[in-house]
This record gives sequence, structure tokens and C-alpha cells, in this order.
Amino acid sequence: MTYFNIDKVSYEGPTSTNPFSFKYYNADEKIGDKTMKEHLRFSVAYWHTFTADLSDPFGVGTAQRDWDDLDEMDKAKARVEAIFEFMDKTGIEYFCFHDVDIAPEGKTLAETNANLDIITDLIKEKMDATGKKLLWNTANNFTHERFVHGAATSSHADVFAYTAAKVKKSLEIAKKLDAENFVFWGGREGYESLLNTDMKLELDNLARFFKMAKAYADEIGFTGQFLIEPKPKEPTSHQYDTDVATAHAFLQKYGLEDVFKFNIEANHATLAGHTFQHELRYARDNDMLGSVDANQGHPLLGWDTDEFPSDVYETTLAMYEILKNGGLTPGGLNFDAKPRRTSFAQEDLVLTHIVGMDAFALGLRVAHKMIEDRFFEDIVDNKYASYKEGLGAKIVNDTTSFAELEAHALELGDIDLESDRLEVIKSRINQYILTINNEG
Ligand code: XLS
Ligand code: NI
Ligand code: NI
Repeated sequence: MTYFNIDKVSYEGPTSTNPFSFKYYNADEKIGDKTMKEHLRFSVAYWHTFTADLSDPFGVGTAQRDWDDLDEMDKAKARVEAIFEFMDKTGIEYFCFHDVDIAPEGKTLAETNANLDIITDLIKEKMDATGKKLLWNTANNFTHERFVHGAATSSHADVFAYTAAKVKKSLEIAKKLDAENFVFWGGREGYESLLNTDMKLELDNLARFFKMAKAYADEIGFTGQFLIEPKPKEPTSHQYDTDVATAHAFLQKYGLEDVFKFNIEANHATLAGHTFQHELRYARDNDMLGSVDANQGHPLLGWDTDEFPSDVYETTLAMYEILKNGGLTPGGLNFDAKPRRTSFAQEDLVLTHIVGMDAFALGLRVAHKMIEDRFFEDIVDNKYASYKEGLGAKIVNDTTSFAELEAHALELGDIDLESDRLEVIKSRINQYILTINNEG
């Protein structure tokens, strides 16, 4: 059975008008010392692309899929066939999933686990045959009603135990399928009101949970990178892993900073009132940048709309941070993004990934050129030049004191400061984006 009636999507260059072609993503082309494929490490999100029905809070699902009429287990098997065909045709090497995305939940945990065994056997067979890889998997500990008061931060110890059992199974799956990372997104780990919440106990328990997860991963020999995915709100009004800085402080408090890195989602950054670049920079500066959920929010909507990335300005700034980080490996760019409800045809799944891949490919081309030119690097070097010598160097080397600084200040006349010329930077980025060519 064929699910996508198209040829393999190939690179046709920026002037192509074929919607089923890449305009900027040329997998084997080298940008600097790596191919585009090696830089970008694209991944398909199972849930949005193969499980979701495109329903929203106001309307039923609109997605038209070949597997719609099958029973649950056959549906799960059809989706496995479909995602491997999809990865072959789009040239995407990686995929990601939650436990509930790939197999139906049974009446008991044991039944659910048995379903997972059947489907992960099938996935493993396909992986072995095709060489496709699992970027990360995770456990969905937020959809089912038992997680209404949280999962690892639930007010009920039985829910904590259930959550542990699900993560235990997911770690076993990660080991079985050789996942390169393992994600924790705290779906219901937050609160609605502090007046009925023991925040300290909940956060202490969350740390206990992470420590046990790490101990189990070590026990079974799973060596993939653990990732935390911050998000400030939605579904709870306050999510504990609000943003990178908050989650980093949490990890440091509990001595977990060497166990985790961050999986940074663009739309979560904007919900937190940050730019995507800010979150990437904060993580990079602290050696905590692990992976990326590549999507974008809608500028007029204040929730996690998970649109496919198409804004080249944003992808350029993101790729700037990623290149400065020395890449993302073992992380990647996972399209945690879905078609709009109005794009309900099966082939739309291909088109959405094309726009996202091209947007990041173009961002990579531009960012690489900017870094080669040292345009921003020279601006920054010049801006902080006063810290390279004299008293500035003493500040940076921790060899001065308030007394010496006061003595210096008392001798100063007017301090000569330079304009930042912010507009030159903005205009220069536009120039870079608009003039990049595919040989750039
Ligand atoms: C939800 C999150 C979720 C995580 C994985 O907003 O982005 O999809 O990526 O649980
Ligand atoms: Ni995400
Ligand atoms: Ni999200």
C-alpha cells in the first residue's frame, strides 16, 4: 500500500514552482564543514503528523487519512507503514513519539505495554531495514484524566507511581530503539491556584522523580541525552518548567544539571515572553542546548499554535545560535508542528514539512554566511573592548575592588559612549536574508 502518491521530494532550487520540491534544502550540499542534512537533523513528530485529527476546541477533526476506518491496532500498524514511507519520500532521517502516539492504550497498564511491545517490534524492523533513527521518545503523562492534578507532581502518590511506570516503559523503548535523547515535557506539572498547592513538595517530588528516571536509565544501560522541554503555561496556568532559566535553576538546586539539557520549542519561548533566540542563547551560554522543537506561534494568537516554521528571520537567528553552539548533535530539529485545520489532505503533511525544512535550510545558509563574515562578532568585540585591557581586564579577571573602582571613577571626566546603531544591524540582517544565494 502507498500512502503518499508522490516521488521522492528533491532539491530543485529557489526558482522552482513545483510545490513538492525543496527550494533551499539540498541534503548533501556542504555548508561549511558539514552537509545540510548533518547540520539540520530534521525529525518528524509522530503525534502531529500521524496521530492528530486536527480537531480544535471549537470543532471536530478534519484530517482525512487512509487509516481512519481501521480498528485501533490496525491503525497503529498503518501509521508505522505511513511514517516510514513519509521519511523515505521527504528524506527526513529522524522521528519522535510519545508512548500513546504509536499504540492504543489498553484497559490496564499491562495491556497498554503489550500493545507497545507489538508496535515497537514493528518500528524496530522498519528502522533496521531503512536506517531511520529515533531522535527521542517520551511518555505522555498529561492527556489521561488520572493526570488531572499533575503526574510526577500529582497530589496523589498512586499517580506518581503510575507516571513512574510509564516513564520506565518508555525508557525501555528508548533503549530498544536506540533513541538518541529522551524528553520530559511537564504537561500537567504546574498549578491553577497556590492556595491549594504545596509547591515545595511538588517540586521536591519532581526532582525525586528525575533522579529515579536517571537511575533506571543507568540500570538498563540507556545512554541517550535526557532533555527537559520548558513551557510557561498551557495546559496549567503556571507550568513549573516555565523557561530555560527557571528550569535551569531547578536543575541546579537539585544537583541535576549534569543529567539534563534542554529541548527548546520556539512557540514555548514566545509564550514565555521571550524570543526563540533568547531561549537558545540562554541554554547555549550555560552549555545546556540539547535539541529543538521547530515550530512557530501565530503573531495574533496567544497559545501554542504549533505552526510549521516559515519565518526566515526567526530561523536565521535560531540557526545562528545553533551554529555558534557547534550544532545540536545528538539533538535535532523536530517539527513539533501541525497542519492548519483547513489543510486536511494527506499530502498536506508533505507540504508542511517542505516549508519547514526550506525555512531552516535558508536560515542555515544565511546564518553561516553571517558568521563567516564575522559581521556581528566584530560588532560585539568592539562593543566590549574596554574589558580587554586596563581596569576593564581587572574586572573580568576578578582582581579589582570597589576602592580601586572608586579611585578610577573619581578621575573620570565625561564618559565617551558610542551609539549602538541598532538600525544598521536590522538593515544588515535584511540584506543578508534577501541577497543570500544558494551558493552562499
Ligand atoms: C507541548 C509539547 C509536547 C512536547 C512533548 O506543548 O510541545 O508536544 O514536545 O511532550
Ligand atoms: Ni514540544
Ligand atoms: Ni508545544
